[in-house]
Amino acid sequence: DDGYRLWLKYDLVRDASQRKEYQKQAKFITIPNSASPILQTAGRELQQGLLGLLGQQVPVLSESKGKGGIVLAVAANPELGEEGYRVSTQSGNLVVTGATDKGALYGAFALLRHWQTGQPVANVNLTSKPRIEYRLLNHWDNPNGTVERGYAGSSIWKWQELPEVIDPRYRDYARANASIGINGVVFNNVNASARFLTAEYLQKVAALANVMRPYGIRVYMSVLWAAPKVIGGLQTSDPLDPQVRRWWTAKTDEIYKAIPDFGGFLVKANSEGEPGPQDYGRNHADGANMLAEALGQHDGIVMWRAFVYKANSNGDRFKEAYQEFQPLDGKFAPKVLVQVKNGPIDFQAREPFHPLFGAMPKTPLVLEVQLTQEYLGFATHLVYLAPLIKECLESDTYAKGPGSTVAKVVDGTVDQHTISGIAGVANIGSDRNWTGHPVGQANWYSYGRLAWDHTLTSQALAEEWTKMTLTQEPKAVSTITDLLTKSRDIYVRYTTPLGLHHIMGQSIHYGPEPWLEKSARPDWTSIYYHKADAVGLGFNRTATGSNALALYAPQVQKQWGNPATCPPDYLLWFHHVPWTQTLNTGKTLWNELTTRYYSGADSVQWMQQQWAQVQPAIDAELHADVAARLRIQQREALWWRDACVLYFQTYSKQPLPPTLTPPTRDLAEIKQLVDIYQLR
Ligand code: BDP
Repeated sequence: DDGYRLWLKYDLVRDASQRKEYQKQAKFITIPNSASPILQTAGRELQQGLLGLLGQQVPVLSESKGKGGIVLAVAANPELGEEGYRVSTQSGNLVVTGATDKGALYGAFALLRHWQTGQPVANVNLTSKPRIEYRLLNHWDNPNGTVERGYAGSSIWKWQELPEVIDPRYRDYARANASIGINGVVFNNVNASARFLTAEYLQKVAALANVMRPYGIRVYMSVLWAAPKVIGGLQTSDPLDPQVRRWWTAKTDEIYKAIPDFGGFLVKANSEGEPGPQDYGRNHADGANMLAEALGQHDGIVMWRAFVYKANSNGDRFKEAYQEFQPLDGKFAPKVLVQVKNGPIDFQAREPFHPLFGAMPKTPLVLEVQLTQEYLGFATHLVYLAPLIKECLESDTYAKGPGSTVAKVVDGTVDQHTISGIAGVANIGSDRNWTGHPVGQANWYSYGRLAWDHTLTSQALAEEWTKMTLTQEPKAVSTITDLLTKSRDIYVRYTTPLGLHHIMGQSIHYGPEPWLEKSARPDWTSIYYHKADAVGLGFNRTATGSNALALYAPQVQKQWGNPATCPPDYLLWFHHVPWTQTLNTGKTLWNELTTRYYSGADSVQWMQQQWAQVQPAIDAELHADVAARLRIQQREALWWRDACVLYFQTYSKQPLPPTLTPPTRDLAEIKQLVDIYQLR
């Protein structure tokens, strides 16, 4: 198994009696004569899935022939919203109803999932609708085929071959996304090339949009703020300049001519050297609103990213996005959503939720999470990300009292927004198995499912994915589910326990480099974040420090502001803690820190053992691939552990707790490892 089929395996149902039960209910598939392309997709997907699961070609009819079939139907139903579905048994047939054809498509995939995971036929009643409206994947792919922070090969979009050559992979990509409810994609990097807005590239993007459309997926585009200058021949990109405004309006009309259901724009502006409205003394709202105006009557949105931090700032990077964006709340046009990363710094293995959530009630906020494991071991470390995403979603902002979770801010219920969005930075590349690490597929999968319904649990999704992708053997399913759900916490332990953050290898963002003191900017070093000294460790963000804590609701401040009540997982995010201080875990900081590094590294061995146990239940090629990657992970967990323990020991000046065996190498040796890795 080379992993290409993802979770859409549809292998023959092994249990013969179960298969018979399904067969009895799959004598035909009905779709109405007038079926739209999306409804036809639903019929085709059902047919294809059932061919695999049941080993028989189920005929597609335009009218039901008695009982025992599957009926795809579109029927107005306000309860289901635009994309929801209901699957139930009615007069002997399984009826898959959507209020629209999109709903029916999602219903078809839900039914396939139901059978793929071995659920009973009788009394089926699956009803669901998405909690978030815009559910996007953001690719950080460049026109030359490279992928920013991509670890699964090169880009799957072959710009040079488009629009003529339509790689069959594009359709498989669309199928996979539709099966988990993703309804929008941005093909190009947020560090955008203006090229995508040229007539030449619009044809290429339009060709891809044609492949996505029958799967209910709309196409969006990252835009370079300076495009009017770079490709428009104008002298300026000032959002208040009438010529610039006219240029964007004309460009937007041109896009809609090529792609009538175009979804809108994603913008990274005045961030990490990208141009933006501030270059002309304007603010983010001026920029976003200008694009919203250009969208005019078209059905499109602007997703304006809040990932900003000024060059040469000498404050606390943690606070910068908040300081720039919070005052703009209420200033954005109705079609604008502000896209906020889950945490205040940058996709670290664990971050407290971004303080903008709950602080911009008048603005719909898109939650941006990263599926590509930029700071989480690339495609070599097994890290299942649903627990990270859930941790953010379930955090309470207290914006409108207890229970105002990030999830409810994002889905619009806290502030009664009518639009809502979520974005996952894709981990997909040209590797045959799409994500490099086979388990990376689980991150794509669970992201999509959570975007649809954020109340699903990490555990349930791990189990679902495992059954669809790896094995149905009950013992193996539970072993793998357990392994997956613990993996992120294990990664945190051997890399950045207790709230450490941003101590990884410079620019590459791989491996440990806590000693990094100099970089192009102070907030790209490690010492800026961990602040180790003779007294202790951690960033004081309380009132006696940067006071970033003040950006949160009083209830959050109260809990996190006191080291005794602050969850240990966030401790060093907010406190500079003396090495000898006893934590609420009962251990001193030094002992707790080192114990976590050791237990994290030990746990990778446990992961290897668990994985070895499931071997008989898993495809041999796939099993060997994961096992090999786990060997790298084991070696590198020790690398992280030794690097961090030895480095921080130069400050703590304390021996390891007696139960831990000191590293067999010294810091100089470890530092050399980093240099080799980074080819510096
Ligand atoms: C950082 C990445 C950088 C991205 C940036 C972003 O290191 O490559 O361009 O995020 O999100 O994590 O814009």
